[in-house]
Amino acid sequence: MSDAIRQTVPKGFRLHIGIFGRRNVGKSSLLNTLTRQQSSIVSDQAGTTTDPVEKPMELLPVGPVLFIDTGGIDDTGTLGELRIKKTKDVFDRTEIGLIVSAENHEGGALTDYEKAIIAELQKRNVPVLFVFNKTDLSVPKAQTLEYLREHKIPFIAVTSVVLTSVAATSAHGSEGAARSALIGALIKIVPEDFLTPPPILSDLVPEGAMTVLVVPVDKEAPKGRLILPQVQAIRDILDAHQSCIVVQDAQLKDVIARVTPPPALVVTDSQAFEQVAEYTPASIPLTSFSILFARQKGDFKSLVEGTQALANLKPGSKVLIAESCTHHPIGEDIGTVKIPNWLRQYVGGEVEIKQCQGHDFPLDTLPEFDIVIQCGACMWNRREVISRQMHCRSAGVPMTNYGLAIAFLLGIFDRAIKPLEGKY
Ligand SMILES: Nc1nc2c(ncn2[C@@H]2O[C@H](COP(=O)(O)OP(=O)(O)OP(=O)(O)O)[C@@H](O)[C@H]2O)c(=O)[nH]1
Ligand SMILES: [Mg+2]
Repeated sequence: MSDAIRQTVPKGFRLHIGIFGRRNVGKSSLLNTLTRQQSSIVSDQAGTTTDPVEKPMELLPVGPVLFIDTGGIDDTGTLGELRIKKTKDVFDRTEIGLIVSAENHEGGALTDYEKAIIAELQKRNVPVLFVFNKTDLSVPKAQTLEYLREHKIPFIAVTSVVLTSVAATSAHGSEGAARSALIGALIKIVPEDFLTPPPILSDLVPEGAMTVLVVPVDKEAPKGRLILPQVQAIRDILDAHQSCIVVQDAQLKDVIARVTPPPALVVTDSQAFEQVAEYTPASIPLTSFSILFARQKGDFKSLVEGTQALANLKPGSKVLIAESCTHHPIGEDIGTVKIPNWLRQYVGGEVEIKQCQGHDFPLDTLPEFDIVIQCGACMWNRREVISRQMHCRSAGVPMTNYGLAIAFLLGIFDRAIKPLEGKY
């Protein structure tokens, strides 16, 4: 795969591999060794990496991955705290954790820091690989190995700077063999659900069925192209040897009248839900792209349950609207204009609405909200949505997503989730 193509694979498809450990143990050196590039700055100064550094790579046979090099989390002071917070945010999107350490560091390779990271990742069911680095200076101690075996944590021993310097002169030296061993160890712990993600919609209709996709081309539609969920839905249909018709909402009525047998499913952009529900006879199953993505990207059952909390909203209730990607809202933006309007209409009064974007999520003030409405998260991986659901659950706040919330507020919730019955 060329570099240009590699960069265009959306982040949400990549297996996210977080690199954690104390300062100066060689996390960034390890990333550079893995990617054969100076992706991350290395120095003997503790605290070199501050913001997480993301590096996409093709890891065969797994496919596209995203390495996330983090700052060490073993110091205090204002800068230390900021770095620790940024590193902890990375836990939320990590699907495999590399814990880098070295026996020649204070307290040995396994201190309370490593144990805390292991516990945090294992709590989230994230597979962990323990990497002994700097083995040119110190080798793994028996008691560390015993602990890892007891906790069923696979490990590998490397020497990342020596590898990097060898890489400069030889592409096939021992450095190549060590890198292969490291990648081999990583591949062994790739989560099964990454290798076989659930289909988007092809399992919801009978074999050979025809689906209608409703794609309004309005002011917010990007110029000259479709957006990722629409493209993925079409690809899923093609992979399953099914067929589809793609129309704008205004053409839907005419298409339904002309097609026999009738389509097995109609999938619409949530923004056109009301109109599309009216044009689609009750006998034809109907849902939205955003609802399909709620199943692909998260724990659908608890999102459906969370949606019911909308019924308890009253004037003055507090709602958090979370958007995964940062974009400049234009015109009738769904998160900043349309959903707030539907909410006001539903409760019959003013609602206090806060917005957040990207990886920023107000964990401190979360318990104050009556509900969190999360976007379809098409650019995110499944684990990040599930982590967000976990944060909401522990704060006692129900969480739903755009498509489910819109269907609920418009009074078509039961109809919109019916096509997914028994499939989650
Ligand atoms: N001898 C030896 N030195 C290493 C090895 N790996 C890294 N180093 C050195 O250790 C120092 C720290 O390396 P970094 O990769 O910057 O460490 P880091 O974990 O990213 O540190 P922070 O970004 O501060 O958290 C550098 O001087 C590296 O050259 C190794 O395997 N052997
Ligand atoms: Mg670093």
